[in-house]
Amino acid sequence: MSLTAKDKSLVKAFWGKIASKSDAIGAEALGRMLVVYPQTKTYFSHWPDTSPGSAPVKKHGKTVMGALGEAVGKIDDLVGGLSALSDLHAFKLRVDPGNFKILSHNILVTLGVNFPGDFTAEVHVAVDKFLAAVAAALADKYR
Ligand code: HEG
Repeated sequence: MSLTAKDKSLVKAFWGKIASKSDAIGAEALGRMLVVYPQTKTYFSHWPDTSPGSAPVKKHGKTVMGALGEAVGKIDDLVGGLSALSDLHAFKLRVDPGNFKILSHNILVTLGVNFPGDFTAEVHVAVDKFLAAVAAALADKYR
């Protein structure tokens, strides 16, 4: 389950390729999540609009992908590096951690659709493991 040195280098190299498209990827992934898993909209009921392409979806997609980009830089200590964000999701936002897996799935789909050449099976598994490790780190404060 834990990331090998190879996984880490694949994630870093792939992130280098997608970094300039990060905002659009985040917006698409979040928009897909809200459409395909409409129960996730409950967390964003204070937004004026949760449709794909809307201003809040774009803004938050950028925020989430930005945090993931920073997490790539903390890949050797995700629990420590994401501790404040875990606190926020556990105690303030009260996001059920099952939703981390749902968002991760939508990020993977978005990456596959937009980078069919670079998103090889090898990169897919490395990014999947990275997102699972991020999800575990975000869920660390829950109990
Ligand atoms: Mg979370 C806020 C990152 C999954 C619901 N999320 C945030 C923020 C970041 C972030 C950086 C802003 C924090 C701040 O204001 O200081 N979120 C983040 C990551 C991941 C994730 C990296 C997983 C990869 N979030 C996630 C999921 C849900 C969720 C799955 C719910 C389905 N996040 C959520 C909500 C907010 C944030 C409701 C507040 C957004 C707002 O009020 O506009």
